[in-house]
Amino acid sequence: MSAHLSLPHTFNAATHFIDRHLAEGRGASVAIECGDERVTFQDLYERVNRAGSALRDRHGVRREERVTLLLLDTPDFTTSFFGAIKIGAVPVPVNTLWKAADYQYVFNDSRSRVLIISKALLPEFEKIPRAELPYLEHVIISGRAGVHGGSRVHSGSGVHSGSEDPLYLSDLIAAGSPELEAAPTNKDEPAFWLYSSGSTGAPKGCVHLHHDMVVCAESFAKGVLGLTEHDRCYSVPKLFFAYGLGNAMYMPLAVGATSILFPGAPTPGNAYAVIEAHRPTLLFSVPTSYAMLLSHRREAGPDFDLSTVRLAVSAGEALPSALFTRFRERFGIEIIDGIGSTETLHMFISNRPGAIKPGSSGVEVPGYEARILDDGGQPVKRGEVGHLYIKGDSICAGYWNQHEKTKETISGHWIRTGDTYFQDEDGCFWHAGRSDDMLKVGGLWVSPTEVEHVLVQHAAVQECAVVACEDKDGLVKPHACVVVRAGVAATEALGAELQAFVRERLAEYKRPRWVEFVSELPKTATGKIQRYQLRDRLSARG
Ligand code: 3UK
Repeated sequence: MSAHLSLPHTFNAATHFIDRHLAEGRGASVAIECGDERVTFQDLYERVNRAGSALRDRHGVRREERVTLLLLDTPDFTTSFFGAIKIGAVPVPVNTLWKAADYQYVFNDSRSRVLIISKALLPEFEKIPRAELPYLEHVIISGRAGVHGGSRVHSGSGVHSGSEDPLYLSDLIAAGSPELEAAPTNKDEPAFWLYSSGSTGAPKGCVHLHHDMVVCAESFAKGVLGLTEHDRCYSVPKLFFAYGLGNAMYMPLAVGATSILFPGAPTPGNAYAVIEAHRPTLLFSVPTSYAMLLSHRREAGPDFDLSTVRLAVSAGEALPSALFTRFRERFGIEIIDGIGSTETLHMFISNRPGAIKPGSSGVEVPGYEARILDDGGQPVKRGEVGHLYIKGDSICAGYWNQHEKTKETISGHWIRTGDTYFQDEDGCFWHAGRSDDMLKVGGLWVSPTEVEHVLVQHAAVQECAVVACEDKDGLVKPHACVVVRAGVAATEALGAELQAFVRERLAEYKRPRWVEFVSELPKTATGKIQRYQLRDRLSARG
């Protein structure tokens, strides 16, 4: 299936995902629920038009220009994303758990002139010295002054130089024109970017095209989940993540379903409260979060009510079969595990409702082909482990300004996922680990070298290695092996201090959950740390 091939040459994704609902008579249905707020398809259409015209007419945003979105999950995310797309601009959602240095990199790499940011994220953003952001001109704030507990933005701090008053997205939307014609973009033109992290070097901007979201909605949302307009989608992983973006934004929008958005922290207590209040039919999450839901119980009274959920979906890292079983036993709900990536936008291999093989990733999603190749590029025998390559129409055009990395990853129709896999006698695919040192922690990337570089900045650390270690649920978390400098006492207190040291400098999920002091690290003849040896040693210990 080549879903996009049936799309006209001139195609704007906003027309398909937003405007179409009015023509189909869905204007009064609810597109988004967020707390007490209900946004109908008619409201969403108008907001998108207003945001798009204000960006274009008031801020001079032109076609192909990137607009960075540093937004929590609220209707403003959907509005900003499709407002930008409708005028032919290119929204770039960014991980809201990152730190100032990460933001600085992506704002400059994408050369964004306009940033739309949630009020609660301003303090982290304002740590970036203004002089370090040569491209940024306008900062538009989502969330009213005084709302969400934030303070007013200080004039003169961060980017708000001189007497310029802070700009609010709500004012822009109120002042923008409710009429907006979609820019006549090409179906193969860049529509949005998503950043993907690698084991070395800075994050890479994956350039996605106008047809990509349509392909994923057709293949996975309709083809695997059987999503209809009667569904209500709730994704614990946030919209900045390629997985969340599909789950709770463009997949429900593809069929006229309702998306349930929640801007707060994805704690089990919050997730259960959202489920009970908004009654989703589809629940999307990551294994770490399913494990947290399973560990959480109500203090008294009946168990949490998940009776509206017809199906749960897991991705981001492999779902251990024990979690699948425990979740089904407790709630009577099956979790289908599937694998996707930022580069392919959404799932390419997945289990099927009613035909699940727990522990496996399932089989190809309609529209995608998979190959498992050996180091020499030849297909492996059935049952043998090799490198997974995927073909499908939602693969990004390439990495922005990283031609070598693009060529290393994408070749013709095929993309190298960086995962090793084997296929069993039934054709099911089983994840066998990464071919690089990258860790998936709670579904998010952690580069061991990035954490090591922070640890060695601490005065007590001689050298260190960060490797994957499984917790009690069989889920990977970072483990640091540290060699201390001569004369330094390797105490428990030092371990805690090193964890705090990392937490101050990197996103919280990157913090080593364990610090182990060792006398030396295994190295190759050329002095390169052999992380796999440490990893094997840890898993042998169990
Ligand atoms: C790993 C999995 C085993 C794997 C994603 C669904 O995770 C997503 O995108 P990312 O770019 O990471 C991709 C990498 O994560 N992975 C993801 N799912 C699984 N490993 N089993 C799984 N079920 O290493 C993959 O290459 O952050 C997931 C939909 C869209 C996505 N972007």
